[in-house]
Amino acid sequence: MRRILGRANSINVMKVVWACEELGLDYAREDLGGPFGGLDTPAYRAMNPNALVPVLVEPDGWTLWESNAILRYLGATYAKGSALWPDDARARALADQWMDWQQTVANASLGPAFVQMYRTAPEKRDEGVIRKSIARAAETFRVAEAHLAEQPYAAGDAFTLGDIPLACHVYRYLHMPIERPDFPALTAYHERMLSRPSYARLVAVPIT
Ligand SMILES: N[C@@H](CCC(=O)N[C@@H](CS)C(=O)NCC(=O)O)C(=O)O
Repeated sequence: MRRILGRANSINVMKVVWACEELGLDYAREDLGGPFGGLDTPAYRAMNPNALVPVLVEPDGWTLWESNAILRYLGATYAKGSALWPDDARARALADQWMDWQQTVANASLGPAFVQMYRTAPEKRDEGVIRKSIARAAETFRVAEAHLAEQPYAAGDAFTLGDIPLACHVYRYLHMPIERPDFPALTAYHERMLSRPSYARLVAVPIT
């Protein structure tokens, strides 16, 4: 059985679980990381020397870390040439572009506020870090807003694996209790995603 190692409330674990479901792949997810621990062991570090989740363990024992690399591997292996992971170089490049944007630009802007608000004890929170992060996120998510005002999905007219990281982060941005500009295209994108059962069940849940 394919294994996905990582706690369900990790955005990077959510991506892999959601991708497996879109691809119709069987998996068993195991709680690791956060309160579950288990990352700082020789056995886990042998699978992921960064001691982070997720790790994908294929049925033959082959392992891979880095959530977006896992999505690319799953697409190339189980959905090659399909609408989910198109062969067309430009459609694929757009899916890749938004995956990389999520991991770098979006995460760099919103990540500090998320860590302060959800992973830091109240007495240790730095309001300045939170304010700066929220202001930066408003600028970066404006880029996604403009893109999604022009087309319904990351790579154009069809849902691809490139939407998975993007939609996970858009959900977080729209649902954290923070002030943000009115972003109607991002809101419509979230509503479009709600028609996908895995997004509704795995991603569109209270943020913890
Ligand atoms: N770039 C990595 C980031 C992985 C990462 O930062 N994972 C976090 C959870 S989202 C983690 O393992 N945190 C430590 C923990 O859960 O104990 C990826 O996309 O897989």
